Amino acid sequence: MKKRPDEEPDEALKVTEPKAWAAGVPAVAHALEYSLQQTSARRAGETLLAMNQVDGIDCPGCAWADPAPGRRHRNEYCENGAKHINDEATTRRVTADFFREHPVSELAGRSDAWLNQQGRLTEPMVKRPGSDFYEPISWHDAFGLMAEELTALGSPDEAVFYTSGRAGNEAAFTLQLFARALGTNNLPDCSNMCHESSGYALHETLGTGKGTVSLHDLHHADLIFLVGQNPGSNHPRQLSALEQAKRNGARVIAVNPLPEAGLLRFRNPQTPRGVIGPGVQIADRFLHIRSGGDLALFQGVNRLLLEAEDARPGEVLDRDFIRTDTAGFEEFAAHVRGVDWGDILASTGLTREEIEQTRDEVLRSERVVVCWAMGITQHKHAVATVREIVNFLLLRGNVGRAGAGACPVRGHSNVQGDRTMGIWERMPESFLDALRREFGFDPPRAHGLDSVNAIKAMREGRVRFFLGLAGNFVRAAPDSAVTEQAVRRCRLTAHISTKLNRSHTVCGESALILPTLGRTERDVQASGEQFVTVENSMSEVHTSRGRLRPASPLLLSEVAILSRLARRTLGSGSGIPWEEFEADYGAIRDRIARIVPGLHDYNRRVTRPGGIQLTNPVNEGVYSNAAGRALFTRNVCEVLRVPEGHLLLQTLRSHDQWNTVPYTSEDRYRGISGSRRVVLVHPDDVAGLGLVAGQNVDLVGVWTDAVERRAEDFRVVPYPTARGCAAAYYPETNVLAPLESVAEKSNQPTYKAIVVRLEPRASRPDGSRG
Ligand SMILES: Nc1nc2c(c(=O)[nH]1)N[C@H]1C(S)=C(S)[C@@H](COP(=O)(O)OP(=O)(O)OC[C@H]3O[C@@H](n4cnc5c(=O)[nH]c(N)nc54)[C@H](O)[C@@H]3O)O[C@H]1N2
Ligand SMILES: Nc1nc2c(c(=O)[nH]1)N[C@H]1C(S)=C(S)[C@@H](COP(=O)(O)OP(=O)(O)OC[C@H]3O[C@@H](n4cnc5c(=O)[nH]c(N)nc54)[C@H](O)[C@@H]3O)O[C@H]1N2
Ligand SMILES: [Mo]
Repeated sequence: MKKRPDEEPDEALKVTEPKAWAAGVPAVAHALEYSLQQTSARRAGETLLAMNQVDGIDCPGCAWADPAPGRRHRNEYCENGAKHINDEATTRRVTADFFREHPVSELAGRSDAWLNQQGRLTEPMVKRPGSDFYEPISWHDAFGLMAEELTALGSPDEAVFYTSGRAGNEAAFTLQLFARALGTNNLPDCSNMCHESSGYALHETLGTGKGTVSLHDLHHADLIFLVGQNPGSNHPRQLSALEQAKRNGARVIAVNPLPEAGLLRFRNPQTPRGVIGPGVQIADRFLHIRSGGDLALFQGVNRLLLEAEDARPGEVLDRDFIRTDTAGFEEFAAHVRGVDWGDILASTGLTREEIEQTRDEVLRSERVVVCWAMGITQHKHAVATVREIVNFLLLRGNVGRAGAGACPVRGHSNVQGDRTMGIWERMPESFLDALRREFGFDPPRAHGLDSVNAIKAMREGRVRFFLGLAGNFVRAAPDSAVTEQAVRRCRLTAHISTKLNRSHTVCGESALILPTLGRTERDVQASGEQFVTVENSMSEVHTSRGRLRPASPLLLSEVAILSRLARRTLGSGSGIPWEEFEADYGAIRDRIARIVPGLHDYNRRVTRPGGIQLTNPVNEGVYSNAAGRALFTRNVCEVLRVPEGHLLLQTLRSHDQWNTVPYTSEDRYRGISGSRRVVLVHPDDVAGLGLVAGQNVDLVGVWTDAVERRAEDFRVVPYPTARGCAAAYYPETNVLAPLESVAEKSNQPTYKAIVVRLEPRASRPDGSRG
């Protein structure tokens, strides 16, 4: 039988009870186990001790902020950061011999985990038209090939430049400068699939795309909402901040269709108490919400707050703040007073009492923070939901003051920085004007393609050239079959990568692998050793300096690759000193300093311990939107109804994966091991659908088009998820997410709300499953 591309090694599925707490000793042991499979004890030690230290390596694992210098733990990393960094520091290598042995068609049949496990890419490779093999190519010829394709385009808009949030600020700035000097704003990024909905709603309502809280705010909040995020696996260092907040008396309300271990209890492995004690209870209340019910929840709470104000005028709402800082209150209030309780309860799956208790928690709290991630942003009503969260914060003036605010928890370690550097298909005019002043060319003004629209354009043959700066576009994108077909229509696809992934195997007519230095590695250029800079979830910009010897002498840094490509394509007459940029990243930062507000004197300030804290204008009472005020908005609550016999499927991360790259098939906290092809279903739904635990089923997507989307052969695992809501891992299920199913306004794929039916797989006559 032909192998599925994402088939896992044949281990038996084992299911145990989900865990009720996260981290502690097993987490540390687990991190070391994976790290030592990848690299030597000495290298693992070297990377881990430098992680998140002043002048050390910024952990590529997530975007959570580091404590202030002096308050950092000697081991300022988490289990998953450790796995992630040693996955990069691995001593395994992919060489030219490897590609001689494995044709591209064979590699396209390998699992994501297998591809990643082959190790670090070591030299530039090319796949020529008609060939089924990658072969070595010199850097000189690789740049020549790309420059030739780019100059032959009918229009610069036939090129697409994708960025994943791993890229540092200097590389991101260089890439967007090149794209715009070439003449296109086609700069899609992983953020289009990640926090685009947050950015859209926050820009509109508060005039900023970024979160408004610092670690200090979180430590001093009275009440923290954790909505649609799984910090135990995806932002483990957030648990330390929550532990601290709880010590200071904070209460926590977790809102999730899954009772994730990290939401319940945390045993901090950095403290003796956490290692041997029972740990800290994280959530004081757990709202077991239905997928997509968060808009209704916040509307319900907002309505109850308005009614509380009616009963005790002047005591509930922050009337002064509403008068001086906001607009649209009356229209919003009239609308929310009219929302139907039946809809709220149907949408959330919660009881009226639970929502009233939530209101009471809010009324007892002076300072409230709302944290959220993909459980909010990857829904049809994601923008409306974030807008409603903003309404909620504004009602009691929980914006722009200490201990309170909005905290969209970012994913990739520098996804926020990349946006600050201009990676966005629709950067504001002020940024483009600044580029023109600085470099003397007029950047294109028409908006470019985002991730979803880039795929549509490829499908229609309107894109000929694709360059990926980090990431795994083919696998991260929705509708795998559609995306793969679209990408194959490009004339040339090129990827600046550290590790092998599916985007190298599903490629254009010609394809290039451009191997690059990772963040752990020493980066030496003509002017000496370089560092890069990154910005975390809390707008702190700081340095990251690699320590290890590069995986191969043939690697170039991301900045070197982009500068040379730009020089080769645009020639030296472009007036941009690409060569100087490559020789000294400080020269890039000098330019950034003159373009990006808040980064003046960048080179000097960023090297101070702790780096630069960019101020969010909201915290100074400045709203940079059209109204010049914080906006209350009216949002229509639509109950997501799923046809009889169907489930609403969310696609999410296991504990042992980093985005498109599964490390192992373990999901320790959820009690699942041995296979990733599982679908978690409420026990009553399992019974109601006539299924049994462990049964093999296909997941069949149902969408308004007639296309059948099928993910084959999953095992049913009864699990305490909300009724009607199933869960399965990404990226194996991306095949089910229709390209056209996007969040309103932000165009973000709705990865957390896919309507599916579970189709039992017929047994074969020989007893095996078909
Ligand atoms: N170890 C590790 N760390 C990572 C990553 C990784 O893959 N591995 N990825 C990084 C990236 S890029 C990102 S964006 C973040 C992602 O961080 P998360 O957003 O935590 O990631 P997901 O696994 O997508 O989990 C979504 C959570 O939302 C819940 N959820 C789903 N639908 C709903 C809903 O409708 N309402 C509510 N209230 N909750 C819902 C799910 O049950 C789950 O707990 O993590 C970053 N950090
Ligand atoms: N179904 C579903 N799909 C999703 C999501 C979901 O929740 N469900 N989440 C979405 C989200 S939030 C995101 S952010 C995207 C992630 O999408 P991407 O960011 O595109 O994907 P990653 O898996 O992070 O990319 C991994 C690859 O990055 C390369 N890489 C790693 N480090 C470096 C480096 O330092 N430099 C360079 N040049 N390359 C490097 C390696 O080659 C590795 O194979 O996926 C999205 N897709
Ligand atoms: Mo993300």
